[in-house]
Amino acid sequence: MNHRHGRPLFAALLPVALVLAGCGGAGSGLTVPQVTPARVFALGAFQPSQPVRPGRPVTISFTVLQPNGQPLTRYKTGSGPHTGVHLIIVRDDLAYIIHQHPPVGPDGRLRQTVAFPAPGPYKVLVDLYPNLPGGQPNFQLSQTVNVAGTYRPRPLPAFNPSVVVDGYHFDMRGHPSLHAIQAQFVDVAVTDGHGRKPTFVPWFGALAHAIFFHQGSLDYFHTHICAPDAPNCGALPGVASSRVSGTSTAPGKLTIGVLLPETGTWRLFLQMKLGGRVVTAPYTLRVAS
Ligand SMILES: [Cu+2]
Repeated sequence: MNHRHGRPLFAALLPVALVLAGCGGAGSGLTVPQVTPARVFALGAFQPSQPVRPGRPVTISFTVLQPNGQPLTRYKTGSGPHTGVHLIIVRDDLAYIIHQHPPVGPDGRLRQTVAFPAPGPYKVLVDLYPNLPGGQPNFQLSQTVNVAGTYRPRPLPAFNPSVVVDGYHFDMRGHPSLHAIQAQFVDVAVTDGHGRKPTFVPWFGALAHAIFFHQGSLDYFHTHICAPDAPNCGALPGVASSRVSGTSTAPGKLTIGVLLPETGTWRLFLQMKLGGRVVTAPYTLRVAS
């Protein structure tokens, strides 16, 4: 156990709770152990706490509470994608995604104004990179926000190798053969409306972001496509997903690192900045055992 995280020594309380009760009464004579829950990181003062209206700007705000109850104020900074706080919001049916990096306030409070596009439940995933000596370099917390109105979940579309978004064409050239817990690389060719191959530029510390959510469980995985010489974009000790960093060796060519923990259907949101705008190309992928 690593006490530098401030986790209490709750295990030490167990022998007290397990002491046999007196033998005067009926029953087993054992008291039920009263175990204090382990203190962990959590979201604090999360807003909004009530359902919000679709299509209206709303400010999401929260702190990340450390196990000692104090807000976390120290996050990794600098170049590359492994810094600060990444806010990734998906509706439960994975029809919509919002990806923002809110600035960290001096008191550790994070604020981001977003507009939830349509009614339904949304998972607000907080993917964070604390700067705590000896602590975990990266983990996630999450919260649900409900958007008022009638939720009409949409079935995920079947895999389509060719996706057109904002005039850009994304081509995966057939469904990749993907297996759970196996590092694999998937190529995607990107062209603009004139058939030209765009040169990718860094956005949020990487040339592109591959954000995966598992249908149903909403389990999450996130890798980056890094320029060959990008500082701090590739492998980061303690961050499993960073072991399969993708590359872009030529304009219009993305090689995505994939290492998904479970079989089933995953939605990939491939995000990058093209022509000054963030473009998201979604793919439905099947992952075999
Ligand atoms: Cu990213």
